[in-house]
Amino acid sequence: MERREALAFDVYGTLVDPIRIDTRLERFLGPDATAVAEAWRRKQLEYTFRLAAMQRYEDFAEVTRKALVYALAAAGRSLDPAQQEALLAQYNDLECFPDAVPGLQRLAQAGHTLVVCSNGTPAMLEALLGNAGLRGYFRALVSVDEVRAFKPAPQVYHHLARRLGRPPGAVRLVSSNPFDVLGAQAAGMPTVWLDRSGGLFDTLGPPPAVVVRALTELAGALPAP
Ligand code: LAC
Repeated sequence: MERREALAFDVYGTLVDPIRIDTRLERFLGPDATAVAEAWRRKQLEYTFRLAAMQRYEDFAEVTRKALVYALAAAGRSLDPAQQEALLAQYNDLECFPDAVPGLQRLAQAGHTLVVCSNGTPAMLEALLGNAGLRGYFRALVSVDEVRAFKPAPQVYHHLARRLGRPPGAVRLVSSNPFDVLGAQAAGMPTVWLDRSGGLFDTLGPPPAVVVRALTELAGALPAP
């Protein structure tokens, strides 16, 4: 018998692919596009970690904008304001991973409660998940903006549990980002690592008991009661 769970999904890198924005960047940057997309994402996350450590907050839209400016400068490139705006608009229309819709469908059919928990602002998440055709699967969109902190700060995961009206131990975080998996674990949550990296997990802690290679495996991989 399958246990019905409250599953909270990370968004960027888990449901949608932030690196695929390189197809849009290519128009402006040619062959530098993928390297700039990767540097953009790395810097964006670095800024969130640093803001969390400083206990300061600027929302994810602002962090994403500043990280783009850095990634362009680091590559010795610049884009005019209209081109930058076009890219930031595209950030709310990212490609979803091919296993996202069928995976979420199976989980919803099995009766699990699905929510998202993301660094994205509420406006970014509504737009992004709407454009990707994923919004309908989620009962709630939980944004770090509600506590003005970034993952993996513990208050993010405690807030997620509060929003669901459950103790942290009764909410399972599903993420492809090891820092997010370990952050949720540190806050007392069970987790799933969605391995989109070919097996490379952090060495800061062990991977969780449940590891899947695609979201379509998740409904069958959740532990029995
Ligand atoms: C998110 C980032 C971590 O969606 O990808 O929260």
